[in-house]
Amino acid sequence: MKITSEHIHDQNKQYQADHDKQYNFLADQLTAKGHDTDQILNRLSEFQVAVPSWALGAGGTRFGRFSFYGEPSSLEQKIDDVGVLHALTQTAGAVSLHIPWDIPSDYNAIKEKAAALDIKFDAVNSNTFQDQEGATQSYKYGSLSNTAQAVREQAIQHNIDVINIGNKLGSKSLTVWLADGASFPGQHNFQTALKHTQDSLKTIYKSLPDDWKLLIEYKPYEPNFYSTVIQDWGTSFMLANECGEKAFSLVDLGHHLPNSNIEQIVSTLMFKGKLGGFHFNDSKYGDDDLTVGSIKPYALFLIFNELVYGMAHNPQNPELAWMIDASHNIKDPLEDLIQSLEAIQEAYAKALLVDQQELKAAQMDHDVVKCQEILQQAYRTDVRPLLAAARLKTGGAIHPIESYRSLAVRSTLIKERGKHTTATGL
Ligand SMILES: [Mn+2]
Repeated sequence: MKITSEHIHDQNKQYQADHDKQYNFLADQLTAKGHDTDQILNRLSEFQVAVPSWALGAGGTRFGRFSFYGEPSSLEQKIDDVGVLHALTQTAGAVSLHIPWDIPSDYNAIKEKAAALDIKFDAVNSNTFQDQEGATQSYKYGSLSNTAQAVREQAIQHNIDVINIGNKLGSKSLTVWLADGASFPGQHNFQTALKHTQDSLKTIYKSLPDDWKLLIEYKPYEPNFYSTVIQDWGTSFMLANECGEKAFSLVDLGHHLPNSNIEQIVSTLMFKGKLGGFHFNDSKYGDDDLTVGSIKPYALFLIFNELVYGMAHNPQNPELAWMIDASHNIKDPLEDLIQSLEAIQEAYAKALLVDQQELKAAQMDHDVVKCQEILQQAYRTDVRPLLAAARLKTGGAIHPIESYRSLAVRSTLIKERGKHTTATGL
């Protein structure tokens, strides 16, 4: 299914008058406080988030998986689904592919399809956490860290293959997330596992084109439950430094132990010019991969506050690769992604409203109460009319979820694809 500008125009008619009223009210308030609303709208329009190819179908748990029907069963259909998201939200202008799930059979056709929908290819992801059909070596006991050289070599070669596939599509970064670790004390020699991982990453790095980035993701536990080789931002940062100037850390919001101060991690990495990418999701307990902003929206705002500060003050840090990394077990994946995209834009818009100069002055005065007031003043502003206005500017929907439903996207997809299609992925 393709959503046309006529579809959206028709949908928006019913909401336009209300939207204008709400937007004008908010814009007047913001202008009175000295904000440049046009500039905020531009920043929101420019902020594009990559949709992960693996989140377009229903996810699963260790205990079961329930299809949402009409799921995309080919890369072409996945791109179509991102096209639906982008047409409605105007903020999903990129897709992040996972190899080997998404190897194109016809590169030119895929590139043309994506270009027609205004979608770029963001970071490509390698997969050494599952054994692939026909592979000679198994990743059961690790990949880049494995004690067996043949396994490490196979995993290194896979990452190089992924770079080559991404290169043909116009991607500019490789994300490496390793499941490598130990489930029991004594299983690993920590130093040997880390050394092997470091050497393997350095070998992969040698195959990285000059204008590419290597994004190194970390995670404290799962699927291994005693130790993970790249367990935290410090390990990722150290490995990125060992690799070189094109290697960076990638922060996945779900990859921290409970109550970690993620905004401080973000800030530290940007200060050192080493934050390369971001995976959005939300969680209550662990790597729950829930809808962005559904559990801890204030924490997301605080993270964005550091990102906005870093983007303005840390020229040493590159432009970030923004991606969603979530899993949808009981919601329509496309509706869930629309909610996530909206939550990201909301947190970003609120962070843009933080008066950084006033905050700095309050910090210098040690006026702790005022510091909190400044942050919460921004956080409590209902920025949704700004988001809608930013979408409207480029032809998006005033109310993406409502329009998705009244355009009957899911039932059309089921008609087109059948009920029992399954997306490749997690
Ligand atoms: Mn991730």
